[in-house]
Amino acid sequence: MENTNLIIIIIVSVILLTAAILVILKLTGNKEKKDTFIITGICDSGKTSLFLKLRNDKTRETHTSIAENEGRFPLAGEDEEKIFHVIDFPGHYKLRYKYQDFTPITKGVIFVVDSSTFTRNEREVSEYLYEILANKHIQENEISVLIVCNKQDYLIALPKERIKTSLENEINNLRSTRAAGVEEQDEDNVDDFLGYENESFKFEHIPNPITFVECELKTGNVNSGVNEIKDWMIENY
Ligand SMILES: Nc1nc2c(ncn2[C@@H]2O[C@H](COP(=O)(O)OP(=O)(O)O)[C@@H](O)[C@H]2O)c(=O)[nH]1
Ligand SMILES: *[C@@H]1O[C@H](CO)[C@@H](O)[C@H](O)[C@H]1NC(C)=O
Ligand SMILES: [Mg+2]
Repeated sequence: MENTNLIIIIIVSVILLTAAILVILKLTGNKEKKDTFIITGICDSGKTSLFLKLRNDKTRETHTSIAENEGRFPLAGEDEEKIFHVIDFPGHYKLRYKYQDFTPITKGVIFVVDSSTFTRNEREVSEYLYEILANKHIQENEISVLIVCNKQDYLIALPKERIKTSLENEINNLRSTRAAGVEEQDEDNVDDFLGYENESFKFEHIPNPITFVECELKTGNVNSGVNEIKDWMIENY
Protein backbone atom coordinates (compact mmCIF):
# COMPACT_ATOMS: atom_id res chain seq x y z
CA MET A 1 0.00 0.00 0.00
CA GLU A 2 2.73 2.44 1.00
CA ASN A 3 4.65 1.29 -2.03
CA THR A 4 1.85 2.27 -4.45
CA ASN A 5 1.63 5.71 -2.83
CA LEU A 6 5.33 6.19 -3.26
CA ILE A 7 5.15 5.18 -6.93
CA ILE A 8 2.29 7.62 -7.55
CA ILE A 9 4.23 10.43 -5.87
CA ILE A 10 7.28 9.66 -8.00
CA ILE A 11 5.27 9.58 -11.22
CA VAL A 12 3.52 12.87 -10.43
CA SER A 13 6.84 14.52 -9.53
CA VAL A 14 8.44 13.39 -12.78
CA ILE A 15 5.50 14.77 -14.80
CA LEU A 16 5.58 18.11 -12.98
CA LEU A 17 9.33 18.41 -13.34
CA THR A 18 9.21 17.67 -17.08
CA ALA A 19 6.44 20.24 -17.53
CA ALA A 20 8.46 22.85 -15.64
CA ILE A 21 11.56 22.17 -17.75
CA LEU A 22 9.54 22.45 -20.97
CA VAL A 23 8.04 25.78 -19.86
CA ILE A 24 11.48 27.16 -18.95
CA LEU A 25 12.96 26.02 -22.28
CA LYS A 26 10.07 27.62 -24.14
CA LEU A 27 10.49 30.93 -22.31
CA THR A 28 14.24 31.19 -22.76
CA GLY A 29 13.90 30.00 -26.35
CA ASN A 30 11.54 32.86 -27.11
CA LYS A 31 13.77 35.42 -25.53
CA GLU A 32 16.59 34.38 -27.82
CA LYS A 33 14.50 34.59 -30.96
CA LYS A 34 16.89 35.32 -33.77
CA ASP A 35 15.29 37.79 -36.11
CA THR A 36 17.82 40.58 -36.41
CA PHE A 37 19.89 41.59 -39.42
CA ILE A 38 22.82 43.79 -38.53
CA ILE A 39 24.41 46.15 -41.04
CA THR A 40 28.08 46.75 -40.30
CA GLY A 41 31.18 48.02 -42.05
CA ILE A 42 33.65 50.86 -41.64
CA CYS A 43 32.64 54.54 -41.92
CA ASP A 44 31.27 55.79 -45.22
CA SER A 45 30.91 52.35 -46.77
CA GLY A 46 27.18 52.92 -47.36
CA LYS A 47 25.43 51.29 -44.38
CA THR A 48 22.87 54.03 -43.88
CA SER A 49 22.23 54.25 -47.63
CA LEU A 50 21.47 50.52 -47.60
CA PHE A 51 19.21 50.75 -44.56
CA LEU A 52 17.16 53.43 -46.29
CA LYS A 53 16.87 51.40 -49.51
CA LEU A 54 15.65 48.30 -47.67
CA ARG A 55 13.02 50.07 -45.65
CA ASN A 56 9.67 50.87 -47.14
CA ASP A 57 7.51 53.89 -46.38
CA LYS A 58 5.39 52.17 -43.76
CA THR A 59 8.27 51.74 -41.39
CA ARG A 60 7.70 52.25 -37.72
CA GLU A 61 11.13 53.35 -36.74
CA THR A 62 12.72 53.34 -33.35
CA HIS A 63 15.90 55.20 -32.56
CA THR A 64 18.34 54.06 -29.95
CA SER A 65 21.62 55.58 -28.91
CA ILE A 66 23.68 52.61 -30.01
CA ALA A 67 22.45 52.45 -33.57
CA GLU A 68 22.30 55.04 -36.27
CA ASN A 69 19.04 53.50 -37.46
CA GLU A 70 16.94 50.62 -36.25
CA GLY A 71 13.57 49.41 -37.43
CA ARG A 72 11.13 46.57 -37.92
CA PHE A 73 9.66 46.61 -41.38
CA PRO A 74 8.83 44.60 -44.48
CA LEU A 75 11.44 45.02 -47.21
CA ALA A 76 10.57 47.68 -49.77
CA GLY A 77 8.55 46.11 -52.59
CA GLU A 78 8.47 42.67 -50.97
CA ASP A 79 6.02 40.54 -48.97
CA GLU A 80 4.37 42.80 -46.37
CA GLU A 81 3.91 39.89 -43.98
CA LYS A 82 7.63 39.34 -43.53
CA ILE A 83 8.84 41.80 -40.92
CA PHE A 84 12.60 42.28 -40.68
CA HIS A 85 14.39 43.74 -37.69
CA VAL A 86 17.31 45.70 -39.12
CA ILE A 87 19.99 47.63 -37.26
CA ASP A 88 22.43 50.01 -38.95
CA PHE A 89 25.45 50.45 -36.70
CA PRO A 90 27.74 53.44 -36.87
CA GLY A 91 31.23 52.42 -37.99
CA HIS A 92 33.10 54.81 -35.71
CA TYR A 93 35.98 53.17 -34.03
CA LYS A 94 34.73 53.60 -30.47
CA LEU A 95 31.26 52.24 -31.20
CA ARG A 96 32.45 49.45 -33.39
CA TYR A 97 32.00 46.69 -30.83
CA LYS A 98 28.38 47.52 -30.07
CA TYR A 99 27.13 44.98 -32.58
CA GLN A 100 28.27 42.30 -30.12
CA ASP A 101 25.29 42.98 -27.88
CA PHE A 102 23.07 41.81 -30.71
CA THR A 103 24.93 38.74 -31.94
CA PRO A 104 22.83 36.40 -29.73
CA ILE A 105 19.71 37.44 -31.68
CA THR A 106 21.35 37.89 -35.07
CA LYS A 107 19.99 36.07 -38.09
CA GLY A 108 22.34 37.56 -40.64
CA VAL A 109 25.22 40.01 -40.90
CA ILE A 110 25.39 42.46 -43.80
CA PHE A 111 28.95 43.75 -44.09
CA VAL A 112 29.23 46.77 -46.36
CA VAL A 113 32.48 47.58 -48.16
CA ASP A 114 33.34 50.68 -50.21
CA SER A 115 34.82 49.01 -53.30
CA SER A 116 36.26 52.31 -54.56
CA THR A 117 38.52 52.88 -51.54
CA PHE A 118 39.05 49.23 -50.66
CA THR A 119 42.75 49.14 -51.53
CA ARG A 120 43.44 52.02 -49.17
CA ASN A 121 41.31 50.63 -46.33
CA GLU A 122 42.02 46.95 -46.84
CA ARG A 123 43.60 46.45 -43.41
CA GLU A 124 40.88 48.20 -41.45
CA VAL A 125 38.11 46.42 -43.35
CA SER A 126 39.74 43.02 -42.85
CA GLU A 127 40.27 43.59 -39.14
CA TYR A 128 36.65 44.49 -38.65
CA LEU A 129 35.45 41.48 -40.64
CA TYR A 130 37.83 39.27 -38.66
CA GLU A 131 36.34 40.43 -35.36
CA ILE A 132 32.87 39.64 -36.60
CA LEU A 133 33.74 36.18 -37.92
CA ALA A 134 35.59 35.39 -34.68
CA ASN A 135 32.60 36.29 -32.52
CA LYS A 136 31.36 33.35 -30.46
CA HIS A 137 27.69 33.64 -31.42
CA ILE A 138 28.45 34.25 -35.08
CA GLN A 139 30.57 31.08 -35.08
CA GLU A 140 28.39 28.81 -32.96
CA ASN A 141 25.21 29.65 -34.82
CA GLU A 142 26.98 29.60 -38.18
CA ILE A 143 25.40 32.97 -38.98
CA SER A 144 25.27 33.83 -42.68
CA VAL A 145 27.30 36.84 -43.76
CA LEU A 146 26.64 38.92 -46.85
CA ILE A 147 29.56 41.02 -48.05
CA VAL A 148 28.17 43.94 -50.02
CA CYS A 149 30.77 45.37 -52.40
CA ASN A 150 29.23 48.81 -52.71
CA LYS A 151 29.96 51.87 -54.89
CA GLN A 152 30.41 49.84 -58.07
CA ASP A 153 29.45 52.98 -60.03
CA TYR A 154 33.00 54.25 -59.56
CA LEU A 155 35.37 53.24 -62.35
CA ILE A 156 38.06 52.36 -59.85
CA ALA A 157 35.76 50.07 -57.84
CA LEU A 158 37.22 46.59 -57.40
CA PRO A 159 35.05 43.64 -58.51
CA LYS A 160 33.82 41.29 -55.78
CA GLU A 161 36.25 38.50 -56.75
CA ARG A 162 39.20 40.81 -56.13
CA ILE A 163 37.78 41.97 -52.82
CA LYS A 164 37.21 38.38 -51.76
CA THR A 165 40.80 37.35 -52.55
CA SER A 166 42.24 40.41 -50.79
CA LEU A 167 40.13 39.80 -47.70
CA GLU A 168 41.26 36.17 -47.62
CA ASN A 169 44.91 37.19 -47.84
CA GLU A 170 44.54 39.83 -45.15
CA ILE A 171 42.65 37.50 -42.82
CA ASN A 172 45.34 34.91 -43.39
CA ASN A 173 47.98 37.42 -42.25
CA LEU A 174 45.91 38.63 -39.31
CA ARG A 175 45.32 35.09 -38.19
CA SER A 176 49.02 34.47 -37.64
CA THR A 177 49.62 37.70 -35.71
CA ARG A 178 46.38 37.46 -33.78
CA ALA A 179 47.06 34.76 -31.22
CA ALA A 180 49.18 37.10 -29.08
CA GLY A 181 46.61 39.60 -27.93
CA VAL A 182 43.02 40.39 -28.73
CA GLU A 183 41.67 43.89 -28.62
CA GLU A 184 38.66 45.20 -26.84
CA GLN A 185 36.45 42.18 -27.41
CA ASP A 186 35.41 40.07 -24.50
CA GLU A 187 37.81 37.18 -24.33
CA ASP A 188 34.94 34.74 -23.89
CA ASN A 189 33.43 36.05 -27.04
CA VAL A 190 36.19 35.20 -29.45
CA ASP A 191 37.80 32.23 -30.99
CA ASP A 192 40.90 33.59 -32.58
CA PHE A 193 41.73 31.11 -35.25
CA LEU A 194 39.63 31.11 -38.39
CA GLY A 195 39.76 28.29 -40.94
CA TYR A 196 42.19 25.38 -41.23
CA GLU A 197 45.56 25.60 -39.53
CA ASN A 198 47.17 23.59 -42.32
CA GLU A 199 46.00 25.79 -45.21
CA SER A 200 45.93 29.48 -46.03
CA PHE A 201 42.62 31.10 -45.22
CA LYS A 202 39.63 30.67 -47.53
CA PHE A 203 36.06 31.69 -46.74
CA GLU A 204 35.00 28.16 -47.73
CA HIS A 205 36.92 26.81 -44.72
CA ILE A 206 34.58 28.33 -42.13
CA PRO A 207 31.10 26.94 -41.45
CA ASN A 208 29.34 30.30 -41.97
CA PRO A 209 27.81 30.74 -45.42
CA ILE A 210 29.57 33.80 -46.89
CA THR A 211 28.09 35.49 -49.96
CA PHE A 212 29.48 38.37 -52.00
CA VAL A 213 27.34 40.81 -53.98
CA GLU A 214 28.21 43.91 -55.98
CA CYS A 215 25.98 46.96 -55.73
CA GLU A 216 25.64 50.69 -56.09
CA LEU A 217 23.37 52.35 -53.62
CA LYS A 218 23.53 55.95 -54.70
CA THR A 219 22.40 55.69 -58.29
CA GLY A 220 18.84 54.89 -59.38
CA ASN A 221 20.15 52.06 -61.58
CA VAL A 222 17.62 49.19 -61.67
CA ASN A 223 20.42 46.65 -61.63
CA SER A 224 21.83 48.27 -58.52
CA GLY A 225 22.22 44.97 -56.67
CA VAL A 226 19.70 45.89 -53.98
CA ASN A 227 17.42 43.09 -55.14
CA GLU A 228 20.17 40.54 -54.61
CA ILE A 229 20.58 41.84 -51.07
CA LYS A 230 16.84 41.54 -50.41
CA ASP A 231 16.76 38.03 -51.89
CA TRP A 232 19.56 37.00 -49.55
CA MET A 233 17.68 38.44 -46.57
CA ILE A 234 14.49 36.61 -47.57
CA GLU A 235 16.45 33.35 -47.96
CA ASN A 236 17.84 33.82 -44.47
CA TYR A 237 14.59 35.02 -42.90
N1 LIG B 1 29.01 56.99 -55.63
C1 LIG B 1 28.41 56.31 -54.67
N2 LIG B 1 28.29 56.86 -53.46
C2 LIG B 1 27.67 56.16 -52.49
C3 LIG B 1 27.15 54.86 -52.72
N3 LIG B 1 26.61 54.42 -51.57
C4 LIG B 1 26.75 55.38 -50.66
N4 LIG B 1 27.39 56.45 -51.20
C5 LIG B 1 27.76 57.71 -50.54
O1 LIG B 1 28.76 57.43 -49.58
C6 LIG B 1 28.60 58.28 -48.44
C7 LIG B 1 28.49 57.45 -47.18
O2 LIG B 1 27.28 56.71 -47.22
P1 LIG B 1 26.53 56.29 -45.88
O3 LIG B 1 25.38 55.44 -46.28
O4 LIG B 1 26.26 57.45 -45.02
O5 LIG B 1 27.66 55.39 -45.22
P2 LIG B 1 27.79 54.86 -43.70
O6 LIG B 1 28.77 55.75 -43.01
O7 LIG B 1 28.35 53.48 -43.86
O8 LIG B 1 26.43 54.87 -43.09
C8 LIG B 1 27.37 59.12 -48.70
O9 LIG B 1 27.78 60.36 -49.21
C9 LIG B 1 26.62 58.32 -49.77
O10 LIG B 1 25.84 59.15 -50.60
C10 LIG B 1 27.32 54.29 -54.03
O11 LIG B 1 26.94 53.15 -54.33
N5 LIG B 1 27.96 55.07 -54.95
C1 LIG C 1 43.62 20.50 -43.65
O1 LIG C 1 42.73 20.16 -42.62
C2 LIG C 1 41.37 20.05 -43.00
C3 LIG C 1 40.50 19.81 -41.78
O2 LIG C 1 41.25 19.57 -40.64
C4 LIG C 1 41.22 18.95 -44.06
O3 LIG C 1 39.88 18.85 -44.46
C5 LIG C 1 42.10 19.27 -45.22
O4 LIG C 1 42.04 18.23 -46.18
C6 LIG C 1 43.55 19.49 -44.79
N1 LIG C 1 44.34 19.95 -45.94
C7 LIG C 1 45.55 19.54 -46.23
C8 LIG C 1 46.23 20.16 -47.39
O5 LIG C 1 46.10 18.70 -45.55
MG1 LIG D 1 25.76 55.66 -41.43
